[in-house]
Amino acid sequence: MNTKKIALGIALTFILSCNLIAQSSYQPSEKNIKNREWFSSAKFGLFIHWGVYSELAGGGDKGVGEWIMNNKKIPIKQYEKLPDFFNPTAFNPAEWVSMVKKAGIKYITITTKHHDGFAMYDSKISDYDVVKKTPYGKDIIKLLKDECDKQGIKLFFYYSQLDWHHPDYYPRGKSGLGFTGRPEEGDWNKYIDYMNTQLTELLTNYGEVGGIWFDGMWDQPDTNWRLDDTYSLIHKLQNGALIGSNHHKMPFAGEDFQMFERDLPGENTMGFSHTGAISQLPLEMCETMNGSWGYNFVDTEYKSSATLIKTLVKAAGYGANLLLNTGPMPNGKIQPENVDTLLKIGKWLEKYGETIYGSSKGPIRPSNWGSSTEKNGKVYLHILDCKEENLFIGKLPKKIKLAKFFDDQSVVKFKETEFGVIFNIPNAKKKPIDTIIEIKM
Ligand code: H79
Repeated sequence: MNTKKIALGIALTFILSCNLIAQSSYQPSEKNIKNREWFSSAKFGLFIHWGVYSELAGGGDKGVGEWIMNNKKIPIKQYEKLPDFFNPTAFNPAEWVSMVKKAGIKYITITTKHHDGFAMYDSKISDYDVVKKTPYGKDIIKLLKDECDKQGIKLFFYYSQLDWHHPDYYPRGKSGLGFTGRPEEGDWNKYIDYMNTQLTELLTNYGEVGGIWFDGMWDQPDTNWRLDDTYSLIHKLQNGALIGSNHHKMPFAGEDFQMFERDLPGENTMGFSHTGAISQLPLEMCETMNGSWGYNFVDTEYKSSATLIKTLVKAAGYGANLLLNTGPMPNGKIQPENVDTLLKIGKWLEKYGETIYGSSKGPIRPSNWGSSTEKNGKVYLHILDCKEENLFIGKLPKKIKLAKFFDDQSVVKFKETEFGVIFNIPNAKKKPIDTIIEIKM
């Protein structure tokens, strides 16, 4: 090798390694930081899981929606027939977004491609998409994005890194095994390039998006996902876009928010959260309204609006957003039961949203009795569960000047002790969902 070639080699290695460490030394742009602040103040988002799997509606098994291809071991060749029947003629994005606004929801995160690999938008690098393969033939993501822009709702894109359809998703991980009919070979780097091209499409053809919500890395946590390539690409294309990933671990360099799947920050009742801790980044927890993400017509175990409001309030007590899921039906309508619940939450927020939107976590950690939020120098105690008329909470950082019931602004009696504060909450003052005490210190 001559010296010129060696020099070129060194230069190339340098450029490549710079690229690799790009997001390791990631400095969010000013715009990104502003968007993080907006995100943290938004508190309530709608998660939408929609794909051709909605046609199968869970196949009669509760808890199954978007996982039906894997759970029922449907080969690609058969699954590929589903798009032929996808014709959601009742899909009305204006109706969706108006409902979202009425429900007090500030942003939407929608599946652009789930684990089944089917793109719900017009992808140029793949034929496996809603425009080319369905009788509907329209770009769902474009229709929704245009409406969101019109009505001032931010749109985030869910994107599954895991793919049960693409031949180059190889080596395989923990799911999509043994039934798809793919040859047991493939070029992993080609798959990552494909994914990055799809992300480029999503970040160039739809205007400004809220961010990218990744999922599926848990399928093979030890594989080289070339995250630095993907994350620096996203931040290069849209430096305000927020990146989050549902890998169930502490955030990696280049990510802009931390998420928790079906659990409050720091809890692990589902067995997914191996996050270890709560980071300093903006936080978001996602939750289902029944037990399924994608549409399931036998899963009628809908959580009540009261339960979901309590979840929202507790999440806010951690400073976290609630991203609440709905799985639209194959005709394009949102399940009426979900609409009903969301509008009830919206009604509650009309009255009490002041204590939630724009708040940060309060001085008292969420506990069995409830949680606390803080905003503009006021602390709000949200009492979600209190059988007694006297409630003891931990120590507040300062002395209380005045405590009032948020509802009627009447004075709350309290006693500060060396161990904490006792509040007197007469049963007559209690509200069925959340009794809020407003404190000035
Ligand atoms: O999109 C929704 C789900 O389809 C997706 N994330 C939400 C937002 C999701 N599915 N499963 N998970 C997330 C959690 C992962 C479960 C796992 Fe496993 C349990 C991974 C490893 C053990 C199931 C069993 C899959 C592989 C083995």
